[in-house]
Amino acid sequence: MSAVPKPALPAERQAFYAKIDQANVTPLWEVLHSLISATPNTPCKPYLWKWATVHPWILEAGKLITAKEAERRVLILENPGLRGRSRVTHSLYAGLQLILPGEVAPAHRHSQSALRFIVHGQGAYTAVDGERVTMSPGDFIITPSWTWHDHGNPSSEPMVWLDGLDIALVELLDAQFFERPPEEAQHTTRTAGESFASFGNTMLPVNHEPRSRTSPLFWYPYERTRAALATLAKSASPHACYGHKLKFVNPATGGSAMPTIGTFMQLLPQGFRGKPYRSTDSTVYSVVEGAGRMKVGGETFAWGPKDTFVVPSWMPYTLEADGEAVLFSFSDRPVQAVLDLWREQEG
Ligand code: 1HN
Repeated sequence: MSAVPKPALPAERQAFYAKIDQANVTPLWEVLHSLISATPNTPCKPYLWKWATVHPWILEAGKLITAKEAERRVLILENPGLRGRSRVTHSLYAGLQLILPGEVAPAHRHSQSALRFIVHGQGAYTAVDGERVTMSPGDFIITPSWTWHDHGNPSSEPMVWLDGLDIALVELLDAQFFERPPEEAQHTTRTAGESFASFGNTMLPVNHEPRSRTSPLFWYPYERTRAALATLAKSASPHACYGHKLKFVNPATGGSAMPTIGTFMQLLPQGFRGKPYRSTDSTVYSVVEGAGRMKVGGETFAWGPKDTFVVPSWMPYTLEADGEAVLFSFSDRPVQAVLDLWREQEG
């Protein structure tokens, strides 16, 4: 006699499901193939936020609320496939933050790591654990997990930067903490430029012991990044898919600059027509210089300076540039890589 049961009738199955459901038990076979899909099944959609569209809204937000009242005056870039969830990709958050002349965004700290990528304006500062850095377009700045940070704008122009945070990752792990300083807190302002002097010149203090996985260098000025790319563009041949692409690293460990967010800058030569590429890390791009296109899933997104666009996990896409173009990007690649999950495919 066979031990294989005869298939139950749909009604029997439904009655069984209803019975076990009372005790929070449910059959795997009804969900197996949506749980374990053959390839990434992301809700993330490709999208482009044009600077010309969002810039007036950012300035309008500046008339509606102060940075002090808002704590952080930010317009969140929500992925169209993830509306209402404050996410630009399934794992990451992005927003455009405005700070007007004379404003201060007060200090706080949280478990989430943040990056700032400077898009517009010049002369505001961010302070990380009391050390100030003055921000310029194209600069990449890190606020490591659980470090005090505040921003201020002593300049005479509005400043806008792109924030990237690992909010959804930290939420998934239920590991979030947030704190404001006690009233009596002293501002321990370290000398501006101390971290850069210690870690920004391919040298390290001789007795340096890494205290965290995040780079002790928290300011990567565009001037340096741009000069490196310019030299590479003259001397090396571009990668067929992504041109000349560098990743930001932690100089003390050689690992990614941030443990949860990978950050990159790439130069596409004039007239570049990239071959298709895909990877499992949904990626957010911020255009620094130049204009071009990102083609994905039969759609074309035409980008220019200060635009932001997002490419979902595992969708093949191509990058094209008219003149020379420079793109900053970020994704959860270091998390995937350390878990042996990251994949890429060229062509
Ligand atoms: C935050 O602390 C900043 O410090 C920006 O500038 C955006 C979004 C969510 C939670 C905290 C900042 C943020 C944030």
